[in-house]
Amino acid sequence: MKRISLTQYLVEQQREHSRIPPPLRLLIEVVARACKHIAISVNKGALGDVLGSADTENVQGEVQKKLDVIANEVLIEANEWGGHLAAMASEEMDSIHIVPNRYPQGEYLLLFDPLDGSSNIDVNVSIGTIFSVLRKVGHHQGISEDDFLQPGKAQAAAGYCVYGPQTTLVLTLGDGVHMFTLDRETGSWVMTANHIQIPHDTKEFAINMSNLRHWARPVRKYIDECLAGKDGPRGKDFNMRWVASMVADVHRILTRGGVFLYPWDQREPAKPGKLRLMYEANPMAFLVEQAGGLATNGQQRIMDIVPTKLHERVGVVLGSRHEVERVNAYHAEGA
Ligand code: P6P
Repeated sequence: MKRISLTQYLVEQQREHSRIPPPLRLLIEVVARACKHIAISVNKGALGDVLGSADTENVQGEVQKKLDVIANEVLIEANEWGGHLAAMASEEMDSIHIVPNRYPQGEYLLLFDPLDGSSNIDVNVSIGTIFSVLRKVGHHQGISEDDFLQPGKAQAAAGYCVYGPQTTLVLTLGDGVHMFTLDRETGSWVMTANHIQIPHDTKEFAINMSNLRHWARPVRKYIDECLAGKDGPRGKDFNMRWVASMVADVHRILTRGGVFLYPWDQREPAKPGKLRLMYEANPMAFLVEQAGGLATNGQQRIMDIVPTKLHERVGVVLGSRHEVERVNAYHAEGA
């Protein structure tokens, strides 16, 4: 594979494949540059005033970490002046952020979890930024939260940046999934993998096992069979991973396969799940499907779900096709 820069990839997508119009190319470049700034803050750790709590709460009622707030501000400031966006939405903000009148408004909507996996910040475990791009539909004046309430299949682009041993940007424009690793000597994003494919089978599952007693029967059946190993109905041993950073778990699955589950459970039965549909599940589902995997809530394709609220939650089962199909089948038969 030829090691090209993100800029060259985007120019080629714009020029040769007319896959992306100039404003979308600018959007991706601005988000990628913002992720570099976030990586600098993340990498400072205890050397910078970036660890610990911000002593504020977000719309989810969760205590915000200082880096949550920093990452959110970096993304807002980087994206509001370029003329490519109409508005933004973030896990860290109650309502949408409309591009101020002093700047030109564009036709794209950007949604993001500015720093996913915040519980891992202070213990130096991989965290990441997740983003999703929608188009503003209709030619009405003004912009409201309703403009964001589109199913995931309407996404124009999606990706994440994982701040780990490497700083890696993973992106889809609807033409496969490609990875770009940050070259800190030049400051460039360099393509290090392209047209990634998730193996349809796996021996590795990711779930928070401490919630076992709260799961619905189909999930319990699926995990019990994995744990039964080669002497059980699956006829093979499984390995388990749980980073508690969705970005890190999904990156592993894109890199070597696997299945990730954060299902509905009985702890808060009124909530469909813990993860957020618009800026966690949908962008990850787009990436996983573009890489040949599946992403459902156990019953329905995640990208078909029509959202009713900006911060709504969803159960998530994603990754290697044959494993997700098995979990879906157990839900269909009521396990
Ligand atoms: P738990 C991080 O807070 C997150 O939103 C995802 O990144 C991660 O997969 C999940 O929650 C971890 O949740 O309940 O295991 O801490």
